[in-house]
Amino acid sequence: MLKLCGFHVSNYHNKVRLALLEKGIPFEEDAACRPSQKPEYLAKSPMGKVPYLLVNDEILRESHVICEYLEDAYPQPPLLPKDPLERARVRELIVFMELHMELVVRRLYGGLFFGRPFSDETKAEVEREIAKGVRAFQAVAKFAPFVAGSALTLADCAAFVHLPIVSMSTRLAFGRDYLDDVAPLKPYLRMLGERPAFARVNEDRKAAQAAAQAAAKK
Ligand SMILES: N[C@@H](CCC(=O)N[C@@H](CS)C(=O)NCC(=O)O)C(=O)O
Repeated sequence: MLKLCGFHVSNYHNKVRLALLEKGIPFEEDAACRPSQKPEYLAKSPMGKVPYLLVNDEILRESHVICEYLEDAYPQPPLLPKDPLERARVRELIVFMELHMELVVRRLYGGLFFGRPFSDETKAEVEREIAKGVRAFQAVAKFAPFVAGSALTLADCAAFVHLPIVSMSTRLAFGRDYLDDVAPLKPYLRMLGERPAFARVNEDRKAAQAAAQAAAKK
């Protein structure tokens, strides 16, 4: 049995969980697993990050790699199109969202959420880079009704976890949601949120966030 290790507030953990649930793959979960630089943790996850996936005696890291493994090992129902160019388009969308959007605004998280202020220079760089990321995303996103076209794909799993945090971060840092210009986005995210797998991941994320906030107040 596969075992996914991470926690329910992690975007990357939740993206893999969405793929597992949408594919109907049986799995166990260790949702109490936290990033760490301790040697015993690094032995399992050499970057010290979550998530990782236990596959028998093997361990896979990196959420996108894990999702691609799931697609290869459990092809039905598919979360990637058959056509090579369409598959590439899904991956292109994922790179735009993860590398050029989420990872860009991530540079602000310390200041926005953890009381470790960022410099004006960082803020200006993020503002420049996120505009490029949003432009790239808009050039490719279809919303027809899914982000890559008529079928649910791994790009939807990525969009659901990454785009709301891009909205929140740009609103907090720059006073404007940089995704407001992407008109179909909010109805699209609402539509995804009605799918049982996405609703479950969202509910679990909210519960984990509430529990973390309550613990921090103690
Ligand atoms: N590229 C990694 C990113 C995973 C990641 O950054 N996870 C965060 C939690 S959301 C983490 O472990 N952060 C701790 C750290 O970077 O040391 C993936 O796709 O799995």
